[in-house]
Amino acid sequence: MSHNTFGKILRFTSFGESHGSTIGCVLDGFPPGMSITAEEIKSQLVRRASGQSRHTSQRKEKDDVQIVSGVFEGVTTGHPIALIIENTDARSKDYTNIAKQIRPGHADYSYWKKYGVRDYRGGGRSSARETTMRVAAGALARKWLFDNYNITITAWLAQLGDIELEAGDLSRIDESPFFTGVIERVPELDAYMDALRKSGDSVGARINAKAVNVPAGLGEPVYGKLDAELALAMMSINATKGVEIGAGFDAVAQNGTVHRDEIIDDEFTSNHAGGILAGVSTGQDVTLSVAFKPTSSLRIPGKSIDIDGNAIEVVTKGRHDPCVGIRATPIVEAMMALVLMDHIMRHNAQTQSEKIAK
Ligand code: EPS
Repeated sequence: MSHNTFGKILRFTSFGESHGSTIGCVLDGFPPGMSITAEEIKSQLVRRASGQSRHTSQRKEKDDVQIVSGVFEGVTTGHPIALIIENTDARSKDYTNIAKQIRPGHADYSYWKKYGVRDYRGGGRSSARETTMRVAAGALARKWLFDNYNITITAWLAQLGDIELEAGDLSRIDESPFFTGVIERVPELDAYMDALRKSGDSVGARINAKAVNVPAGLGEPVYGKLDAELALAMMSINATKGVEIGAGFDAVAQNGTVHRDEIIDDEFTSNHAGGILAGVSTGQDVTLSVAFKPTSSLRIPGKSIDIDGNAIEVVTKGRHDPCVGIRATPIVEAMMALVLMDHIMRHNAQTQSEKIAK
């Protein structure tokens, strides 16, 4: 089995490979009546795109999204919204040398074991190229959440390698390629990434995120808890190795008197729960944190095997991000938006919050 769909009422399906002709998605269940343009979707896509700074892969895709269905005269119709983007800057010859080689730390190994066939060009379906469509669909979900519930979602770089960063001024995260609100530290991050790129090595990152104005009551105990589905969504992003909700693993060393978020006059005095208690939102900000591993495609030789089991040293050429985690920031936001919107629709369906007119 493969599994390229998520969501219960708002269902997202993506298709396409990194070096195929086209990538795309179908977003089914989206409510009718919301205005949306390709330009609005693109304004989110450019935030994720490679080739925007010297710190990312230099593959330059235009990411000109086409709305193929589900939108008529600029308004969603309630029918499946299909979006496609043509791949125009794939350079498959970069992969000829490693067509039979397994990159250590890469999907190459596990996909080969599972499927026994491989699209080695740019990692095929395992490529971060697929996440483009999540951001495209997320652009619609973000707009709907804001228009209907005033919900905003922001993610930011909280750690790059061993450099920890405070949140800073989150209104400024789009001013640098780092998605940081601490603009004065951008030169330090530039220097770090320049040295890393020269060394040929890669590094991990931590992305924090929060959703503001999330209503209380979202989440479906016990197997559809909001935190469980957010964690699933985050773990589905390429290179994710860990997800924390609220205090996350810090909760291990906290006492109950510290961790519990006391309530005074119907106001929480802290938010260690990350806005979710027992899998259901509390009305506080929903907060989470995601750990991304270092990129596995490296030009520094690494010991491995080829698909026939022979010992080899792999060297990956091509255009790779020394830190994939940085560019994951808009993907985290998009996945959060899609999960929250699905949960609002599910909550409204079960509780009949918006009853059909007689
Ligand atoms: C990627 C490898 C690179 C990146 C790509 C993700 O692809 P290629 O080797 O074909 O240049 O450029 O990122 C994108 C194209 C994108 O849009 O994010 C990988 O192995 O995940």
